[in-house]
Amino acid sequence: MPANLPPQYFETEKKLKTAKTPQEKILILEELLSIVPKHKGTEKLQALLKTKISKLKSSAQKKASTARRSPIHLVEKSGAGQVVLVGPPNSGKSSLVKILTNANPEIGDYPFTTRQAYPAMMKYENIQIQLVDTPPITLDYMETWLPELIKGADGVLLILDLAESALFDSLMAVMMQLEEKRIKLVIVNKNIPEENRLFYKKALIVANKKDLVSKEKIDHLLKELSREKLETITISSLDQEALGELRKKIFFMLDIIRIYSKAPGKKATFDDPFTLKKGSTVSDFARTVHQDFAQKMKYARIWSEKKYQGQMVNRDHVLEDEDIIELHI
Ligand SMILES: Nc1nc2c(ncn2[C@@H]2O[C@H](COP(=O)(O)OP(=O)(O)O)[C@@H](O)[C@H]2O)c(=O)[nH]1
Ligand SMILES: [Mg+2]
Repeated sequence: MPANLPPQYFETEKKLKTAKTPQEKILILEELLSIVPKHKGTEKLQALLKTKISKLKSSAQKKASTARRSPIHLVEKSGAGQVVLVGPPNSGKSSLVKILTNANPEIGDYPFTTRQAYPAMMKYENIQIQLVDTPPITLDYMETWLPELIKGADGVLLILDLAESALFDSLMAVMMQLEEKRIKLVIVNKNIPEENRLFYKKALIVANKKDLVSKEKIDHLLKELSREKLETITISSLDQEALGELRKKIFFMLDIIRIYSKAPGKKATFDDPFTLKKGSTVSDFARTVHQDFAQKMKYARIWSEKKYQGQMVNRDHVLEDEDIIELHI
């Protein structure tokens, strides 16, 4: 067992023994993962916890399709990352998922049209990102499974309707509901604080329906929204340019890089990149390609748009988005 695990870890771990359902186990494992201090010494433990969680989730999903009651709403991850859209009723969550993914969630100009999590894939350049549409959050109601979905996601889009007269009450309701479940939304490009009591989630405020509001009103609302200390993007689901900007921000939110693999003497292919966490090294990439490669590789060659034309680099070299790598085993 790695050193420096806080006592809270062991207390939470005990709960695993008494957990009865896969869902309970997933919750406990996710809590454990949030408690583990994030450094090199705990990498193995973190990976182990993540594997257990994903195994439980996929078997829970399989069971859900045959179960007769109590549907399981945890959404199996797919693509380069999972981003959950949350917000008050009618703010445009389902419309956005539909437009960004060409999927078909229910849309209506009355609240509570969406009762379940609805995942769909958004194409961003040459990768796919999973967006998940969710039911509205109000002061009185939040689906019981929604906090767990958010805790497991890679990012959150908080969709607000600029034309709603009670915009700030609705925003406050969402924040309060999340806070009650110990979820704290934080700005995208900030390091997540080392604090175990809360579940920090990178989030972006998407101020929607700008087509319904005057420029002056928008400026005023954005000033007020800046108090949330989250990045805000103003869009309308009718405005293609703004939607393009939103896609880009969703990609940056995930903190990932795309790496193209190239075989010696062959051309790289650009249609199906490997995706890795920002800060990953050549060695991390090798491990992603094949479990054995990280150990077996001798060196790599690297190409990129601006910096490299086939230079040799060693395993510790830190990669950047869209680098092309040729592994030599
Ligand atoms: N004018 C305008 N209407 C929008 C926009 N986005 C969504 N809507 C409308 O707002 C209503 C609620 O949208 P919906 O996507 O169902 O909201 P949800 O409850 O958050 O999922 C629908 O009538 C949509 O057509 C927008 O950018 N501008
Ligand atoms: Mg909806």
